[in-house]
Amino acid sequence: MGEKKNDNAAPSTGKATSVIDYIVQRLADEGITDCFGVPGDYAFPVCDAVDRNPNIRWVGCSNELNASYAADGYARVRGAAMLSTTYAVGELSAINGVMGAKAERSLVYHVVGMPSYQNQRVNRKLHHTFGDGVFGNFVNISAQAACCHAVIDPDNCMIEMERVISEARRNNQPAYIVVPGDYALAPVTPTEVRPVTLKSNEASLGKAVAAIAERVRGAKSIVAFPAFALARLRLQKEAQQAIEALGCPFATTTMEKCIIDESHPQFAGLYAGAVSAEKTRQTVEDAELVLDLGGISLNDETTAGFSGRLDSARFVSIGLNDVCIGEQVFGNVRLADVLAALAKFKSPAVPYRRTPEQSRRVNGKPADKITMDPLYSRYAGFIRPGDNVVLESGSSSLGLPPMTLADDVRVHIQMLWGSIGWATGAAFGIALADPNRRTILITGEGSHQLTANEIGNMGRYGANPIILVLNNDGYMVERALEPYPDWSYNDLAKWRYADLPRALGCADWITARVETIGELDAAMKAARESKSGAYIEVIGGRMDMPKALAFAHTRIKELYGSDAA
Ligand SMILES: Cc1ncc(C[n+]2csc(CCOP(=O)(O)OP(=O)(O)O)c2C)c(N)n1
Ligand SMILES: [Mg+2]
Repeated sequence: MGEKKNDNAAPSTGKATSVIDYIVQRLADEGITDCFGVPGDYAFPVCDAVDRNPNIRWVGCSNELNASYAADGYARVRGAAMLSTTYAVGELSAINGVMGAKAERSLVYHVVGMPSYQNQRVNRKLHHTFGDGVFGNFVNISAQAACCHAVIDPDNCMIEMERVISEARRNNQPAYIVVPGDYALAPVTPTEVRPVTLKSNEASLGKAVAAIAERVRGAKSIVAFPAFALARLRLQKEAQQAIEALGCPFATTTMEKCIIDESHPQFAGLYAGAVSAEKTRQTVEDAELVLDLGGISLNDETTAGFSGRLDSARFVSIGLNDVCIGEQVFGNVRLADVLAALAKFKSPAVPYRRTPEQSRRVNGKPADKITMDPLYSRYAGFIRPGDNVVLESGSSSLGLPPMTLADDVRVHIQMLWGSIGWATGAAFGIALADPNRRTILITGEGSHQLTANEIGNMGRYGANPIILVLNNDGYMVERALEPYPDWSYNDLAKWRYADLPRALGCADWITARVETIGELDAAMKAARESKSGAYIEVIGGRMDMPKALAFAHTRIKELYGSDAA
């Protein structure tokens, strides 16, 4: 789909002799077929190597922040992504997005081209620097956004690539790879290397599994939390098998929405502290043992301002590389191996069976203005098996999650890092990563303003998302989180959102601006039927908020640590 590669370029597979050809091919070997980025002169060797590599295509983005979000989204679907930016000005613009990928365990390889070694050696005053002849000013900053980094030269290239790849995979977090332009074009020094396979230490694994078994046997009630990292590592099936073997209920936080089908008989519901359904709250908070599969994040957002009662002493935490039970730590055990062992457990207890309970659907009448209850009910009904749903931070990320969604739906949300604008960029990466699923972006208009220019590239590369933009005249979530909603800083420029696709080059997209339920229904139907992208601007009330947001308004102290928010 979309733009073609330059067919005249020499393929590099199998004979990657230059440093940069080697780097690009090594990342292609990780299953990456797209490189998101913005070119720049110091990065030309990287861009050229991508363009001439037959296994990976260049995907141009409107700016580096968008590119980093797109790469994050792509990595969430494919397991890993490549991001290419230029020295200083490019990489620094990408940092927020790469930091977010680090926070939420998304494996982005951030490859940056830097000034040549020749120029570095003689301290040249170059563009994209402070003019001080110093070239290490930004490496440390970009490295902070990654779990590991390497400054590449021809001699270390092959060894460093294996090191950063294995470290990045071990943590499922970004790696930063920076290469001076002349070194990039130099021949790589052949070195004997072997890709590292991440295996458990057998003895440690045995002890960890025995310790878990003992806790499981001794517990009268267990609840499992399949964590978001499972989706990043694509271990959802394995987690489900473990949960089925244990026969216990499982709950999810919003970060794991739909990680296992919500129709599963052992699904106990969405846990969000005091705003959980009462039965879900009891199942979770009264359980004697909480089995954390992959490292859940019980932060202020997932617990509705720490309104839950979850005692950490009851946790058995199975991380990516270790198992923690109270003070006991079993290192060097892999999540996949522990899940495989759990899947062989035989629970003596009668398996938990939830009494099915559908979330309440509110219909509204066709002539009614659009309000939040019927809006999210409609979204929930609209989302089908096979959809990729990308949810932006803001009122949307509180409105949709309480609704039960269809099976085989993947929900993507950046709840911990919570950088607005993420969802629009990520939707681009997700749509390219997974063209067989329809990508549905649900965003507020304020967030969308940060990254809306990426729509142009969605059209350019043939993505066909359905974009639902709630226009409620400003930053409503912020209005709700303050005693005084009308501060001028929560107002926005009044864009004509539905005109954006046309202005940005997506002339064949379906667009609509809807104010009533009837108009919304008609627009959603047309969007679903269209082969091209679709963009719907939904006009909402200025202070019409989902219930969870109204609740948050009562917890300002817990959220911000003082009464005066
Ligand atoms: C990069 C970044 N800047 C600022 C914020 C603070 N912030 C959080 S939500 C929000 C407003 C979201 O408004 P909108 O997208 O219109 O959604 P609404 O709540 O109005 O539906 C802002 C400014 C943030 N989270 N991230
Ligand atoms: Mg808004």
